[in-house]
Amino acid sequence: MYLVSMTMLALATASPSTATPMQAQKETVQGSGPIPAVKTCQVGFLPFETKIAVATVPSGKGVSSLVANVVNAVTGRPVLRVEGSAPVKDADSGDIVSHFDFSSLKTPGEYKVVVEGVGETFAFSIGDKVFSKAFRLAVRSFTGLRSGIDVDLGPDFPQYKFKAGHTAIGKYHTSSGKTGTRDVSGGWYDAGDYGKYTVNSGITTGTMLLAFERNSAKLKGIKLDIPETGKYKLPDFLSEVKWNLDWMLKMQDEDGGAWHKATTAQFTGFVMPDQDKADVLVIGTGKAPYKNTTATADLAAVAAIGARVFKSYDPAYAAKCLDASKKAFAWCQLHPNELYQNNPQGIGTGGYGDGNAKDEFLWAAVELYRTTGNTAYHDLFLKTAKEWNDTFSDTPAPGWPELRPLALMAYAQIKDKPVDKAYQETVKKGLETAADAVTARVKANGYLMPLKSGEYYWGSNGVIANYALVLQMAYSVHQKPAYRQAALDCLHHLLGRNLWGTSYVTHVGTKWAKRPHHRPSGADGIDEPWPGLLVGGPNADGKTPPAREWYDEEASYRTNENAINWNAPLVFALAEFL
Ligand code: 9MR
Ligand code: 9MR
Repeated sequence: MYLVSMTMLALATASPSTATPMQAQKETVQGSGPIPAVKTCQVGFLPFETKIAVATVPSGKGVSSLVANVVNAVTGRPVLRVEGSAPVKDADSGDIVSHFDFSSLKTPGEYKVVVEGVGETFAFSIGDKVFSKAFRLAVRSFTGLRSGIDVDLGPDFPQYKFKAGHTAIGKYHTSSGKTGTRDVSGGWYDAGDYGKYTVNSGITTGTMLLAFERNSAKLKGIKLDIPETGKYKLPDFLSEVKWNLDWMLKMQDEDGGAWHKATTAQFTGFVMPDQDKADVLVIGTGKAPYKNTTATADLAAVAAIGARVFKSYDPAYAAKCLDASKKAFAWCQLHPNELYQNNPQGIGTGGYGDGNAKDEFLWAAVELYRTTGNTAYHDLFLKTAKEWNDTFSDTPAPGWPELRPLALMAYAQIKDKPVDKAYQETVKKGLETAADAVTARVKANGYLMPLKSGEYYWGSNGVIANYALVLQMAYSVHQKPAYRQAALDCLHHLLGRNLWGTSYVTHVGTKWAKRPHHRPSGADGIDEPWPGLLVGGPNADGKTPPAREWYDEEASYRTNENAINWNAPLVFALAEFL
């Protein structure tokens, strides 16, 4: 009964008559096949944490009396019996849900939660190392997006490989202000498409470097089986990140400014990278100075973090990063408001247009201060930061056009350099207020996640992952255990405790997204997609209930593409809990 009515709802809300032009793609079936009635994280739980399974309660059932057994997944033997919470409606999905809290179970093992008369979860683990595999796959998804080098995800996924793509020398597009060729090879493809965008690379690479900086003791020894493994003095994780940072440095012109992107003129079809023979173009704003402030300030911030992170492993590279960062920052001071808002004529790849470069500048200033201790950067940070009158808005998740949260959190964490004490206190307090609000939303949500109803936009899963990052940074500053738990709940949501009972990360969990809008997955002739990709997730586009607007279909790029800026905060969140 219940399933039938949900199907009808699915058909109704997916009706093409309500589609906007951005939804012209074919989208037929919401979610990813049959929805299990009882959902939880398909990876597992750390022993100490709060463990909850969510049952979708059949409508009309006598619902006050639901009972679950947690059973040993191997023997089927019950180990714990728990009662469900009073069913409530989860507004964003429309589901009636009941929670089963089995936190008292701390013994490592494999379990399932069986709700009498309703259904059961997939098997999951309790243990200290539950996130290791998800972490490995999520990091190696970047390896699988490398441009300009043969890619092979062996030994664990040997069938996933391709020949080096986009190896021909790049060409200056007229919008770049130059003519001739430029080497812009390498780097990571942005997403399911083969473009490389400086702005989106910025937040992505910065997030990856920050993940390493915070967790270097754990990450430095992790072997990733990438081309550099065993060959260089760098930890594998940093070799992977350097692959893209090297590309970002190639996007910097002699005057210090960075071009916006290196892509073909239009998106290619679903072919493997080496089959896309169109020219890679260096694309700028189309008017002097041709480079733009958001791209350049992002480069300045990332290279400043890189200068710190690489210092003890490769001082020469760290110095190169610092030099690039300073030059980029100086360019931004000369050109504070050069905006890339629309693609130049003839260019149809991703826009990453942004009408405000202040937040990128703020991020660059604070990271350069953290790296150098130079008070000029500190003064510029303070002056710029104080142009906003609140410290954090109540939506503190960073995103590619919104770097202010990362900048402010960077400032909140400075301990080894002089700070404006009063302002740092204000920022810390703002972070606390924001993290309290996010934590409260996670607790109140039927599927224990942080989004507001208005935040189900393109890449909402990336927003969830970025909320986890915010909670973890807030935990470092305020040590409230509830922040850690809420960050874990964000992960559990992405890994299966959601309305679909589906992991949004390919090959992680038992039932995971199968049809990402990812060109190699679509073109390689293998049925299953490439591993470790976090798909964009629900994108309501005005429809209600908003959480239901997810389609596990290749055509649905607006809900089911992968992207490096969503995978990076996933890596960050997982790294903390390794
Ligand atoms: O495939 C493209 C995807 O990678 C982008 O994220 C998306 C939005 O910019 O655009 C996709 O390309 C579509 C294009 O915008 C419109 N025609 C259909 C294309 C999908 O095959
Ligand atoms: O993540 C981007 C999202 O915020 C935008 O709304 C959307 C449409 O412009 O584009 C998304 O980024 C895509 C980029 O333009 C091209 N590569 C794939 C990205 C993820 O879909």
